[in-house]
Amino acid sequence: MDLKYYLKDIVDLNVIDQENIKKLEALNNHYILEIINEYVALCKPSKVTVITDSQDDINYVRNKALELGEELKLGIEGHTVHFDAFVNMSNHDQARDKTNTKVLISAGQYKSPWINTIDREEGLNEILKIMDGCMREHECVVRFFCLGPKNSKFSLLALQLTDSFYVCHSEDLLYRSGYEEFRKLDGSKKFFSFIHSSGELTGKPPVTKNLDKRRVYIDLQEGKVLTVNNQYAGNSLGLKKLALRLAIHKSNNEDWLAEHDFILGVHPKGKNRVSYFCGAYPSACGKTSTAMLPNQTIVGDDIAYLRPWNDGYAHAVNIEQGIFGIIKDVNLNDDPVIWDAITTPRETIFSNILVLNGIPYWLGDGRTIPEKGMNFSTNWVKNKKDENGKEIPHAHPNARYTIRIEELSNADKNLHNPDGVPIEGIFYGGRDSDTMPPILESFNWNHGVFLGASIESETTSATIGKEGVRDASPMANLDFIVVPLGKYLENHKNFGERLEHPPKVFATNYFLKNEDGKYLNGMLDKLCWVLWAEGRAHGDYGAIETPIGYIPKYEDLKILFEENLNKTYTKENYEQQFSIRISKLIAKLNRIENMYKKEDNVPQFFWNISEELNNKLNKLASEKGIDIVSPFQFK
Ligand code: SPV
Ligand code: MN
Repeated sequence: MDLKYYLKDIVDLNVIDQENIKKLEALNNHYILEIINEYVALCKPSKVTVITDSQDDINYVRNKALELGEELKLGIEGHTVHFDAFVNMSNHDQARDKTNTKVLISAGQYKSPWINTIDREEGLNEILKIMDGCMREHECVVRFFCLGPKNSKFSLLALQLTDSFYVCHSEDLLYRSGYEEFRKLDGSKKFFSFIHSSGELTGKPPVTKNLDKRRVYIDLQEGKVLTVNNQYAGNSLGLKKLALRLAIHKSNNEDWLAEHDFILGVHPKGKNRVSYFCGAYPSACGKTSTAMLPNQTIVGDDIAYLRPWNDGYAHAVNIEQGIFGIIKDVNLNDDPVIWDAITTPRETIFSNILVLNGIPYWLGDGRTIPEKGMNFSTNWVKNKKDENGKEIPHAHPNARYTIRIEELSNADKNLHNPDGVPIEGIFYGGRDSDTMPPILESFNWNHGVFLGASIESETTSATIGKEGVRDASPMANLDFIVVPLGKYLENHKNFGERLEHPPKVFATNYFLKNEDGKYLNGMLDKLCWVLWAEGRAHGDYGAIETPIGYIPKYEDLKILFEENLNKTYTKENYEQQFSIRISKLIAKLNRIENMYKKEDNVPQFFWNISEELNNKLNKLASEKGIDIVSPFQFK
């Protein structure tokens, strides 16, 4: 059949020209055309533009974002700023909207107690009604991307329709273009699809008007996400957290993992080797700054796919090629690599920062805060309050920067390697002010899975809602786990057990505080924890066995701090940070057990480990007769 047949509705609507039809026909895949036809007919844009991998097409996107005002130029070459909608400090589009993000489920399907779900029919009826005409007077862009390196066993393909050129431009920085990869599909249906619309826009710069009608609905059955009335990347960009949810669903029935992980190349001084580590931390808990540690190399900072490889290791790829990083607290002292990257000329999108005279400012940038400027609340002046009398900061705490990794001086040479990189260790961390030590090595793989499964973290501004509330987040992935949690853990267990060289697993905690609420660690101390873990993976360091896992020896840390940070690490520092807080740890185990009791089919190994840890902690308490045991008390 003539392929054009599949586009008949939009050809009739007269919104696509011959040149663009040709680009679609060249893909030789009627599934793609059917989706485009269906959603263009529904969303009713005034024009459809197909973007291939060509530089001309990609430049078109970049220029359009400026022309439409979705991005504004800043002083430094290549720098632009984008703003997301803001009504007041608790009603805005500056973060992920968990309330209106829902998984569509049919009768009898798994209904997660942790993320929102909605009956499939009901959800589709609702969102399709909202999407009817949502792109009116907008141009709809059709994009093709590759999640992961090209020509790679890891990678998945993604079709994106959007009426936001900011979304498109961000995706050009963050993802690999995949028009040519789609051509290789040979007519197959093996791709995810994402349909996004900012919906009706208001103001200058133009932002989403109807935030009350913001919806992000995930259709696992079709491998498709519909998202409308938003611009913030975590809600709008198909390839970010929307694709992660679909990938977790897919991998759950196969033999690989889709994780909320950075991938870091660790280069210990004087050792002439590189070891790759993954790490999963909840949003805004130091993931990007760990991936960008000085003198190390970055493969990725947010999402990784891991597969068992024929060398006996797990290999991982970054499914992205850019960083959508939190800019708060990025300053010359604490994050020198990021600071350099975002203050020099290169294609960079800032979002929700303050602009004055073409210069971007953000929270914790180490500079004097201007008295006024333009920010996410449009014109900002010092002490500005929202309609509820709440102070509006000069930049949003979840303000971000978007850049390409390959332009950075610390980009790892394997960023685009289709075979990924072998993973020697995995870090799991959370924002925990009073319980876990800065670094802890698991007894074995299964205990490592347990450590990942029991991450707890205090909520941050990366999601809409109250901050500072302690929440569990298995593998820092809970917001995205659309499959039964028990099965997800079982898959992790099986994944490691199949490997000849399973990664060593470490729990990290950069956020431990003293009684006065002061952080016990400097921002760059994480470098020493990472280097210690790397050394452990190579047998360079001994360790101390505690009831909850292995901790470093004081002498090793002292040298690591001296050699890498030029810092004196005292015995007092060590004792404060690495003491075993028995009752706090037991309380944590209880909280975690209570959480998992809400799930069916949690694997037995999980309960066994929890019980074992509980017993060991109780034994320690009765042996020592104290609640906080110094690391010097263990042999
Ligand atoms: C996160 O919140 O984990 C992010 C940013 O990486 S978002 O795109 O909102 O997911
Ligand atoms: Mn993330």
